Amino acid sequence: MMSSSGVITCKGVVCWGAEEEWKVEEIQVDPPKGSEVRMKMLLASVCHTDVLFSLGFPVPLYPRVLGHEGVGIVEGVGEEVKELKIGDVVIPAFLGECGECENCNSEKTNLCHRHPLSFTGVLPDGTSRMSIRGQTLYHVLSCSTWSEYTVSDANYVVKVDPDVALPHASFLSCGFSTGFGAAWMDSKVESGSSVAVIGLGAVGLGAIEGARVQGATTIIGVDKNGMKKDKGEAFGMTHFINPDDQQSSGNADSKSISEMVKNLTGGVGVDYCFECTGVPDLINQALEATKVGKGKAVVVGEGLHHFVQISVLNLLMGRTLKGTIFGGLKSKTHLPLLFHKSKTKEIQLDELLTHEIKLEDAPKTLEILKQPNCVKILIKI
Ligand code: CXF
Ligand code: ZN
Repeated sequence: MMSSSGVITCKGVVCWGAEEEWKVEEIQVDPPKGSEVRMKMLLASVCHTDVLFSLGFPVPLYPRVLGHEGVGIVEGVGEEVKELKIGDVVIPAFLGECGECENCNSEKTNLCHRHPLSFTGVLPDGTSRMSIRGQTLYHVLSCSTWSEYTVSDANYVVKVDPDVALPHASFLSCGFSTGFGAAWMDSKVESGSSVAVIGLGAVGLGAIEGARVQGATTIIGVDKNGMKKDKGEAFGMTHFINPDDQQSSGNADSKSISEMVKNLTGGVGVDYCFECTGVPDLINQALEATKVGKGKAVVVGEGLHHFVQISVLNLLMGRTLKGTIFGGLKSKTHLPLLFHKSKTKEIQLDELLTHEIKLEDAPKTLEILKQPNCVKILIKI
């Protein structure tokens, strides 16, 4: 690895196509332009959306450097950058926050108009800072974290309190925060309410934690993997449903997820249901699992299928369906609050970590994700 104020040659995880194996390659990372920072990544982690990006979600862009969770240290700053300096510990987030636009001034959303979520695979100026053997590499969202170095626009980069454990900072950069924020910030789950969470990966476990800190008294977790029962309980789940326990029993009366949720709630369903799997049909199940007249289903997970048929009757019956990106968290305002909660152990993130690998082993991620005990893979860079 050669470092200078110019181009850096370093290792990064490159995806060449939907059918291709991920490869650790020597790549070139350009210096930051005016409003950008270049970061030396310290740790990264795996979010399920990385698999979707590698498969071409939502548009196929190859070759690209994967990863959108991670924590690094600022190595270089463009001449327009004022709030960050070399040596700062930071998260290269995928939502910016100008603090001035209509949405930044609204408590209802985190989707900044000036620094939006971007699926273009390039930085805001329309170009990439990464290349391989002279060929442009696309970024993932506004970053690409599975690399020894990366460049982001400073408007997307969030300073991390140096007392926060680095693995926690990495986990807070997407999946867990997405679920936690969905319950805590986006829905502001009411104390004493009932909640169901479908899919107990890091996003779902975050939603359980968010519901717990908000004071929900019934928190039902749903997952086909029985090993998730203990995990869910560690975050505050009060009841567990494994749909396969009934559905695979061959029982002619086998029940749908919404029916099973209703069975646990006196037949009425829950106040909130967070769908964290991205499986299209489960959005209807989430809606139907909520209370008639006032239940709210929240789409938190995403999958490769963007179009879903929704039961109009379920909506006519007074239920609400909404979606959220990053749990409604404003990156610069709310991530520091989560850092504080992790420091005071109001939220606990240690339970998430199940696997640690080196950057060189990132191509093994797909195999590791299949292991039933896998929740979070930490990548040491
Ligand atoms: C994603 C959801 C789809 C848009 C980009 C961010 N969140 C989690 O990985
Ligand atoms: Zn993610």
